[in-house]
Amino acid sequence: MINENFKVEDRIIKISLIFALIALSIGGIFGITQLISRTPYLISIDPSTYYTLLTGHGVLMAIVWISFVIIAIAIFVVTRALNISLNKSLLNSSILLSLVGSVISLITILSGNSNVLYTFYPPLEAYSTFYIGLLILVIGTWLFTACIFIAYFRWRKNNPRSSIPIPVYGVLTTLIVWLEATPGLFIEIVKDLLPMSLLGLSISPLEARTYFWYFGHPLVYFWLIPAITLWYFIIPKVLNTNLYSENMAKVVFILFIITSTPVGLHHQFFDPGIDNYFKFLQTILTYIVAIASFLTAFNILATLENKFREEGNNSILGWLKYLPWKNPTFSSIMLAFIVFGVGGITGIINASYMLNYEVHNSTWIVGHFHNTVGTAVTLTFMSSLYFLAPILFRKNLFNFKLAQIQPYIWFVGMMIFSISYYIAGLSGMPRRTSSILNYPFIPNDWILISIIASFGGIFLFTSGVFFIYNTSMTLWRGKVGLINGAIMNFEKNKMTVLDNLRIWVSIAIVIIIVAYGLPIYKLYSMGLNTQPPVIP
Ligand code: HAS
Repeated sequence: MINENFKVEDRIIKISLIFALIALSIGGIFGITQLISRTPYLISIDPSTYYTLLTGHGVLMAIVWISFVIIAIAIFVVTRALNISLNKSLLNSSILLSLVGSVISLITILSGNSNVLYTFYPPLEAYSTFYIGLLILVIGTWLFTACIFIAYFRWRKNNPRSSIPIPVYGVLTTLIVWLEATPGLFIEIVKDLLPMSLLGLSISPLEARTYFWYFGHPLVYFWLIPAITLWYFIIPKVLNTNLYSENMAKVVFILFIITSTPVGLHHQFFDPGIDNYFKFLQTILTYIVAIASFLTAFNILATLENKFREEGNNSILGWLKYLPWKNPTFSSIMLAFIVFGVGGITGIINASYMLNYEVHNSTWIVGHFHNTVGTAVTLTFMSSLYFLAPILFRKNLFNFKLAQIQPYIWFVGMMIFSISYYIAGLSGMPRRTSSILNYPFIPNDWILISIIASFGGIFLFTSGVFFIYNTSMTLWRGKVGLINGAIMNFEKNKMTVLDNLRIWVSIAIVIIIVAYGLPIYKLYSMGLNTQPPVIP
């Protein structure tokens, strides 16, 4: 796996992973601090600091940690699976811009001038460098995407009839979804947020929120698709078998390309000024994108069971016991997969127009996204580091026993935390508020539930510390180990219509234009209702 041709690429992978680990560490400290401050009888921090920490936590975890692991995985997969190097100057400048942009935004948040949370809804106003940092980060990621696609097109030229290997298909899908999503963010920042922050102009919150959610929902699939890609890739490798159906996996990626973007209005069921039939259309598309996750569940479970049957076993559920639960790479992914079942089903509930009224802006939503991005994605990325660090850096895991228990501690912590927040959310406990438990007339249950949730948080924090300690020590002090050079060898199959990305991207563009063009046209034709900025 160590390949002299990929020296620069490997250095960038290392930088990205180290930056991601730093983000996870700081984000984790912010997370546990704000959770404890929401718990009665423990520490209490002033509201302004609470919102600074909450903004930092969201940006560090959901944007920095996830994006930089994705960058590392994308470089590794594309260089190794296609055996092709990347354009060095494009790669270096894309990473430099992404790092600089992230650091500028983070410093602005830590200065306490931009308590706007990771959704930065106007008229809440952040200091201009917060938005400028985001803009630089987005431009950096666009250059990165160009770098990967140039490599892919070079490979395609030399392999005109070959099918795309599954992990590469997953990386390309991730980046296509990113390209579909980010124009929304770009327009929101350049047209609304920067003029508001630099010139004090009034803006329309509805317009800005619509552009934000145009970006915000595909963003969640930008997080999820690499995790699913790793499930499809790592599980068969660990079990030494094949994925049950590669074609089904490609259909899943295609569904994500087509339906990830035109669904953002399900975050705006409560927003007046958007007609119900547009919300209804995007609800239907939301249920279609969920099919991709159900197909994934089927494909993964069939792969697990198939392996057991291949070896001549008949017992109906025996395959569950037979799986290598003590292998940390495998157990992290499987626990992530199981928690995704819970997060996914609560997502289906969120997407139901009527039920959304019950859960919107309550702690239920916090449970949902900690199960999805906070576990399905994060725990899978942790697994990928257990898997990749030894291959990429020729280092054995520093402490294998610690790696074995770490995912289970995360799982238990997340279940305690998220179930508490689901229950509290059903009785109306609001999210994103620092002081609700200090009010005199709140249900008594909220106090008890918050205390239970904080135990979950302590488990999560402990697991995070174990993970960061173990992976950092592996990179720094791990013993030189064996390399399995065959890990990225793929059979060369013939290309099919599923590999023709042009068709699927064209269909996606048409659906996006229909699902978003009409509500945006309506928005402008009604006239915008603007409001002055509010400094939090
Ligand atoms: Fe979501 C809000 C709907 C998936 C993240 N979502 C959020 C927010 C975030 C987020 C961060 O419709 C909050 C944003 C904010 O701050 O305001 N979400 C959905 C739906 C899905 C979904 C329908 N979300 C995700 C993923 C995320 C994510 C993935 C991150 C990675 N979400 C919503 C809605 C809202 C929302 C509304 C707005 C709510 C509001 O009012 O504000 C679907 O894609 C989910 C489909 C998935 C499934 C699961 C399939 C099952 C699998 C595993 C099976 C395992 C088994 C166990 C059977 C249907 C794959 C096997 C057992 C063994 C032992 C082997």
